[in-house]
Amino acid sequence: MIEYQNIFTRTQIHGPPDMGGGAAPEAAGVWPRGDNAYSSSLLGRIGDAQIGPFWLGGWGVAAIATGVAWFVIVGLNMLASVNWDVIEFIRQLFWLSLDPPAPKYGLSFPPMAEGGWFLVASTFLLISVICWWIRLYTRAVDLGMGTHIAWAFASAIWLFLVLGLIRPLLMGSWSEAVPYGIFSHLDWTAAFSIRYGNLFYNPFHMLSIVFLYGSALLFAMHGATILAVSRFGGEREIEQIVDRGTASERAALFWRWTMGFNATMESIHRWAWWFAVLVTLTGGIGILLTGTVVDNWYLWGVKHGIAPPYPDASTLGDPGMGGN
Ligand code: 07D
Repeated sequence: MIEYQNIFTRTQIHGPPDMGGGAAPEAAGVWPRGDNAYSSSLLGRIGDAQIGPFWLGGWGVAAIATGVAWFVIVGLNMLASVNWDVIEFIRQLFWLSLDPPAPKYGLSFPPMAEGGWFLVASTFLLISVICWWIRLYTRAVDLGMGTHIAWAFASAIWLFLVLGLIRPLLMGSWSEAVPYGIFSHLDWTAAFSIRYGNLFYNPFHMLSIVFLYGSALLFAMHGATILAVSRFGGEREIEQIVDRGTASERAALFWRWTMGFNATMESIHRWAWWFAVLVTLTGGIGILLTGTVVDNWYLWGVKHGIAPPYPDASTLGDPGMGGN
């Protein structure tokens, strides 16, 4: 007997493009709503085979234009830093960086080559991210959807704002901002942790990691559960929410059997939304407190009994002299 199994396979639907309904199907973008949609078998392997129709309005144009401005300013500054040598640009790309101004400039505007370009690029990036947020919000409203996606993105923007704008303002220096470069931003992250006494002892960094790892775990559990009951129609989640069928019953019973408790077809998505949102919400709080309220997270941990103090070095013997 041939049975529907989907561990390795997935179903692709190819038909006339679905142009979508929604509350305002005729809402005009920069270009009129077109029929530029087609199918891609390759993309259908990881998602819906249909590509398009796209919708580009004023906020999208503004977001892309300012995003491109940020990207090009960063790229040209990197190119300038290798004397406009394209080969060196490619060779050293991971090490190149557009850095924030030096601490001596505080919150003033430095010469262009000493951080001025960084501030100009940052302004464009800020405008771009905000315009993209408005695009998410207005597209959702026009389709009669909730605005959950925009608010989740707002949580990421919160961390982005803390790192690049709010904390530098509170610290009184643009030099606190994160540089634009592959390795430079990683170095910044490591240096930040060391400067403030090891970020692992920052309880909000701990929380952020809990939600980050928790998000991955929840997503894996949810994705696996739905695939496991898709032979009973489990991926038609909305139907299973309003009329619990055999897929839902089995999925729920599986988790009650194995861990004693189950989410529901609806609540699992609230779990997922909150876990994802809390990654950057708690993370932003942790970064905001660092250097402003707490100067050394290790000493903070010792004070609050979550980290052991180092032994007094003067009481230790010299290992080179046979002591302990
Ligand atoms: C960064 C912000 C939102 C982004 C937006 C997008 C563009 C344009 C580009 C188109 C991701 C803006 C748009 C840029 C796009 C183009 C081309 C979201 C961001 C709106 N840590 N750590 C976290 C772990 C350590 C450190 C979070 C683990 C060390 C610092 C997360 C470990 C040190 C900061 C996390 C670990 C250290 C963090 C990030 C393990 C030194 C932060 C969450 C196992 C390396 C950030 C409170 C996120 C934070 C952060 C995980 C170790 C430093 C939970 C698992 C001890 C300085 N760390 N970390 O979603 O929030 O970021 O901290 O070792 O600032 Mg950490």
